[in-house]
Amino acid sequence: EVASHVDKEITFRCWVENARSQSAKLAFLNLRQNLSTIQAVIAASDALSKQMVKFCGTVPTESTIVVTGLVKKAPEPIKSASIQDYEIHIKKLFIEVKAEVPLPLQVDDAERPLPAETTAEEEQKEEGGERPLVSLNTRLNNRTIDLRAKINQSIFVVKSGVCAIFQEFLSKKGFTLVQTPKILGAASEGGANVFELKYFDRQAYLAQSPQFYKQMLIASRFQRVMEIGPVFRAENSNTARHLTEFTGLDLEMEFQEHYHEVMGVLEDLMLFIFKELNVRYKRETDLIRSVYHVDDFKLPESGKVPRIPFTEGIKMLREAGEELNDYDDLSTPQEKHLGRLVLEKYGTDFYVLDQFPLAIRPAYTMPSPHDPKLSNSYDFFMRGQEICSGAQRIHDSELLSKQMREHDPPIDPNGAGTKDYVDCFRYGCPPHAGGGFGLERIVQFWLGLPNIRMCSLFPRDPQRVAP
Ligand code: ATP
Ligand code: AMO
Repeated sequence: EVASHVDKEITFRCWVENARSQSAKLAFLNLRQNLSTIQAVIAASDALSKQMVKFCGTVPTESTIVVTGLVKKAPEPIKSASIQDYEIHIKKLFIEVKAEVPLPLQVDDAERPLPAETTAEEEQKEEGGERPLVSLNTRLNNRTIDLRAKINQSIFVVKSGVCAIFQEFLSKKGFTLVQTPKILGAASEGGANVFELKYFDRQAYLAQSPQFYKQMLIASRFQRVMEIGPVFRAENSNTARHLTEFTGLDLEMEFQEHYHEVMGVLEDLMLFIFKELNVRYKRETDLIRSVYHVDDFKLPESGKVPRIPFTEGIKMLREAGEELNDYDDLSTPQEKHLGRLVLEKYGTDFYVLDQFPLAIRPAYTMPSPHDPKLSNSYDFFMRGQEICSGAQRIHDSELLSKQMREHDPPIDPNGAGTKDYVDCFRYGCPPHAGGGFGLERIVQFWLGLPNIRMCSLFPRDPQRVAP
């Protein structure tokens, strides 16, 4: 943009990355707009006093200012992607908001990697480095400054991109974007992981997923729906991949013959997301991966995501020495182990496990017609980490009621928040299936970030509800 203003005077607002006085007559500033930085020079002359030069050389870092100056081509080409090849010769400078000194967090520190133990309060010394690395806690406590770092801005550009690509792909396939309620009369995923809410004189719950409502829309003759919305989970999991509030990328659709039609859509969607991220967000991805290295993810060469029956996954793990029974759930280390085995056998980091044991899935899951202990349900993985869950759903009220009562823990099909859901299938509903991706997990794994909190602007976890 500045290129078109060479040898002209411009006025613009920007952030001060740093200002330094070279001498009584000369000062330099680095000025920042969006993801790029431009260097500025101020030299005393007949028209510019030494006081003005001194004033400019001491503007505190992170202040927002308005400058007027002449655009010049930099005398030497600047070998940095984020610093422009131009400089500004300052004529006027007005401080809009002067940043207080000292800053609670240096933006430069937020550009550097997290210390190895991200939960430790104690801040560790970077090997061979001068300043200690700053913990994630300190950064999150000062999130508005932390987010100014180019690396953080890039994370949220990529996150925004995932949503755009998700929506673009599904819109073309005829999905309608919907917004379902987040204040519910019952827990949609069952279990204890639900936030209770005082709702006037009644009890309500924060949505653990849009599950009931996306299905009720299929019963409302919407053939294909998608939603990008908040999901709340009261899980007391202090891990690097659990949040108490995250973003669900959900879809639900009617199918003609077989739920594998829906798996096909999810598989193509997953590959489209990662292929497009490589193309559209390469600059941001490269910037982030220069700090947090992660090996490139291998997409399937055939263009087809391997569809592995759960029992086959168990067999592969057993042959590799894991002790597992046919209907056991996989632990997180076992999931990762399977990821390595799949890469060896199928040459890709992306795959889907199909036909999970019924007992470890939510109550609304359709049992398998071939084995009542299995179900028409699936999880999608990238390099052994789950990013999406889904299933064919029960569209028969009687079977759904029975499965809810028999679920562990049991769910009352006539409850305040469940009855309308169960009853909606009494008046006609096509067979349907769907799935939900965890947005922050996709971004975390893709960028190789050590903690999911880095992918939420203002993350919520069991310890944190502010800022
Ligand atoms: P989903 O909610 O779809 O099941 P998930 O991957 O988050 O997805 P969880 O059932 O929440 O699955 O957790 C699965 C794994 O997460 C557990 O096997 C366990 O290894 C790990 N985990 C969960 N909570 C904790 C915790 N508090 N501390 C350590 N590990 C945990
Ligand atoms: P599930 O409970 O597996 O499925 O959630 C869907 C996806 O959301 C992500 N995820 C999380 N991300 C961050 N923090 C958490 N605490 C967390 N828990 C889950 C995971 C997971 O794959 N209704 C079903 C979806 C469906 O069947 O359509 C559901 O909610 O990436």
